[in-house]
Amino acid sequence: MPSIRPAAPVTLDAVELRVLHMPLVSPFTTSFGTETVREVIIVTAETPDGRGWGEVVTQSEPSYSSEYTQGAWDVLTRFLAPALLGRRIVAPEEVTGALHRIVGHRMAKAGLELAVLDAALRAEGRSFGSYLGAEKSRVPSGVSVGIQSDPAALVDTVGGYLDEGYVRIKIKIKPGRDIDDTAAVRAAFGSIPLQVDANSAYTLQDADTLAELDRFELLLIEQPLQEDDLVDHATLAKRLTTPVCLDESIVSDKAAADALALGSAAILNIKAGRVGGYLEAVAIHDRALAAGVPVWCGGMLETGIGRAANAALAALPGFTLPGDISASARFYDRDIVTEPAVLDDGYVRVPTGPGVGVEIDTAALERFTVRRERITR
Ligand code: OSB
Ligand code: MG
Repeated sequence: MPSIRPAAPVTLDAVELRVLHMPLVSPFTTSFGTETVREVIIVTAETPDGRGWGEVVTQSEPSYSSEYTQGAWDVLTRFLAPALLGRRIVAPEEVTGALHRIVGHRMAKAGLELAVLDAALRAEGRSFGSYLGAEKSRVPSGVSVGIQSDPAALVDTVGGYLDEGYVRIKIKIKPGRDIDDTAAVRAAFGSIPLQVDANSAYTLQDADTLAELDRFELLLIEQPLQEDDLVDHATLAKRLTTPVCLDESIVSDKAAADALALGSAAILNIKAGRVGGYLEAVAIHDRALAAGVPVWCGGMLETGIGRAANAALAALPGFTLPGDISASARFYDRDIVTEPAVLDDGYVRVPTGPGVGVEIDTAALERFTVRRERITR
């Protein structure tokens, strides 16, 4: 496993935090709710050599995760940013270690880490992809499709994404909207690469229903049970031929190690925010690659900043399944970067410019900002 060559430390003068409200092109519905506006925190790390950008992927409500935007804002402004600024000189690889005294709040820590990493790599003229160990220049693009009004509407929506060129479809399911929705997509489009995501909506009591999905030969079923149900996931996995993939449960490299040891998952969804940063994400990737476990890069409706960083992560060799790395236009009419991710023949390009490799569209950033605070030393 090639290990990461550390970035040069940066002098951290200030951290600016913003809450953005970005309208979605269409409502996004999962088993836990519907979003029409993406509420997200953008982090700027200010150094004498320039700025770096990060993104905190919390949502407005604590339903996918216990983290949520106002909670992240509180912990960032009162604890995390001051702790980091207190160090003055910060090596990107030491950011999460420096914040270890604060328990949890992984998405908040991940956003700070990315901003510092981006600042350090921009100063060196090194790309995030080359830093992480990317081995591809583009990554296959899958799309996550929310629950629609009925199976016919789902078929319409999925058809549109297939026409655009997405190479893998993931549909959200929940009790009562599982078998018929999946059957409709299979009937309409045959043996396309297809997977389902339950976002923790089931219990082990639903094993018979979930086993009915086996006949659709899905790539995987994502997070059928609760975040802390590692043992129940292992029990369920034995009942299904569909491979079980974990998302919410994989909150750290340690959790990944436990899940693999218990047989709770055959495939892992890796999201840098959920696990506390891109470096922890690489550790999980390395572990899975060594164990022969396939991984793919999940998404959290990222802006152009996180989307560029995700493309770089997904270019590592263990990411053998298409990720939820769609074009920016799948979620946004206007992104906050000057060159939003586009779909090209079913692929998204891995940026090669310094840092995450995208430039901020300042006018768009200002337009979507609803709250702002600059924290200095
Ligand atoms: O479970 O993967 C998930 C979005 C928000 C929260 C959780 C999830 C998702 C998605 C969207 O499925 C993935 C994307 O950004 O394209
Ligand atoms: Mg998921």
